[in-house]
Amino acid sequence: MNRQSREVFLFVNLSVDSGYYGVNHGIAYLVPIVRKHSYTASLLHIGVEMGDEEFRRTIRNLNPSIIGYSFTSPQLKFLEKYSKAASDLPGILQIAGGVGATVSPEAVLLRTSVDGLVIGEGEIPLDLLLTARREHGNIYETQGFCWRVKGELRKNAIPQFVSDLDKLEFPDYGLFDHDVIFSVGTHLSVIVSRGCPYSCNYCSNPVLRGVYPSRHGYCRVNSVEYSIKLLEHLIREFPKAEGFGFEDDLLISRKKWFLDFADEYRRRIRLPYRINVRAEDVDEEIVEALEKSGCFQTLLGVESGNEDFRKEILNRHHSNSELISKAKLIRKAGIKIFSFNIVGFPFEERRHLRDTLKMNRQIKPDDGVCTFFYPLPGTKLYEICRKEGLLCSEGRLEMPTNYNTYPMIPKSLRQREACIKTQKQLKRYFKRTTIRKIRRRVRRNRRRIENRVREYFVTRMSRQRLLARWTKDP
Ligand code: B12
Ligand code: SF4
Repeated sequence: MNRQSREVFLFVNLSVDSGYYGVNHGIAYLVPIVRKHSYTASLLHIGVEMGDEEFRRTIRNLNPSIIGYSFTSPQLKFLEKYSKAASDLPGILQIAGGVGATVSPEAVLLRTSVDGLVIGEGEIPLDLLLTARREHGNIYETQGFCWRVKGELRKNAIPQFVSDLDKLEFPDYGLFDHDVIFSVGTHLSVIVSRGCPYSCNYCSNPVLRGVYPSRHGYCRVNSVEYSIKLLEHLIREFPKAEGFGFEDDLLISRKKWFLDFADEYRRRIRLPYRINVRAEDVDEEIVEALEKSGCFQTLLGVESGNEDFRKEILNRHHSNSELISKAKLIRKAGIKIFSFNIVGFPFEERRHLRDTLKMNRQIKPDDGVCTFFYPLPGTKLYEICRKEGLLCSEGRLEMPTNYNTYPMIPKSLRQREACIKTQKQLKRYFKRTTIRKIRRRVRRNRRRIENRVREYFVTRMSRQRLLARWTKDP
């Protein structure tokens, strides 16, 4: 056994009060890389804030030589806190990665105590870093990394992304606790693609593809065979799984791929699943494939119910009528709809908020969520907010760790109250739909029980009548 086989690579998944406690796919894909270099991979999943001293104690116990934090932008303050807490523990290299690092690398390095961070996808840079460490090379030259060397920032060239996703080893979710893996009931969350072809102004996706020398081919998907094999592997590994939740940004946007995949899924997997959809990509063929392959719920982005606002401010170009007709198509196939809504955008007026409510009543989702707009660094809307002086102070901007805390952008109290009111109205609407659904199910069950009872008595009566006839006959 060589010296490195005893070294520990500790992933720290920052997910403090994020409202979601699921697995981190990025970490799951990096675990095989770390193991390939003979490190022991371990994981600290922080869902609830822990004190500095507790963190340091945990680190001392786990004794890593490298800590790799994974974080999204709203978690930056926790990266600052924990990396500072661990900074005086001797002999530990602290690195970070994730969308939070990719969208604002310089700011992260200036504010936190990590030594370096990965910009973009981590498989290639991490492989290069661990190779350099093993071969005693200069780690500060590692491509894809940005470092703080003697107080100066050093940004290295970014290697092209892995163009063939099938070359990657299966992600390893084994380090996550059972309740994190099954945080959405009995469904396993999974991802078989990278990137989204659209460019919504509030989303980090355009920023993520923008970091590469060439964006050509950035939207990638695993082959159908790899994807199905991955699902089969996960079913074997987690036999309790009763379904899948595809967290890919938009699998159905690759129509031919999706039709082939759905066909194979129906033959070989046969478990219910949920998936993200966008109105433009939904058509009869896609809906039929979804239905036949076992999709029980589609997650549909409504975001704003006002067509002009959606086009001009959000860069989403589907019409209201398209949204309504595609939702109808999905409902007709018996597939549930979960609608995603956002309120509190810059320039959003009360009439826009009313339209969002109205749109939900028209598409009739089974359930949904309404969150407050959060200006993510690097996005078009973040820039617009900055130019218009709409961003609140940094301290306040960092208070929420999820999108449900309060509206960040509206300047006037009245507008802010209007957003909160719309969110409440939508919440009530979704709750009522759920109650209606439960009542319908109870009514259906009651009818089924009544029918059974009736059937029982009818058969008993006819049997008695038959018996009576037989006994009368000589
Ligand atoms: C699946 C998903 C989730 C899942 C899982 C989250 C997770 N951490 O994996 C759930 C539902 C839990 C979730 C929740 C949230 N999410 Co989310 N989510 C996504 C989604 C759709 C895909 C992410 C993914 O799995 N990608 C595939 C993997 C392989 O890539 P990756 O995670 O980026 O990891 C790679 C690199 O980043 C890097 N890397 C990652 N970690 C590390 C660590 C080290 C040490 C190194 C070296 C490299 C490295 O290497 C990885 C492999 O290539 C993205 C959209 C997107 N396209 O990225 C949004 C996204 C990441 N989510 C986002 C947000 C904001 C949230 C929430 C805050 C939402 C909320 N609460 O309201 C929460 C917060 C979660 C948290 N822990 O902080 C934003 C983040 C924006 C930003 N600037 O940070 C995104 C980009 C969507 C958007 N609207 O723009 N999310
Ligand atoms: S469609 Fe969804 S994932 Fe794609 S850019 Fe828009 S918000 Fe982001």
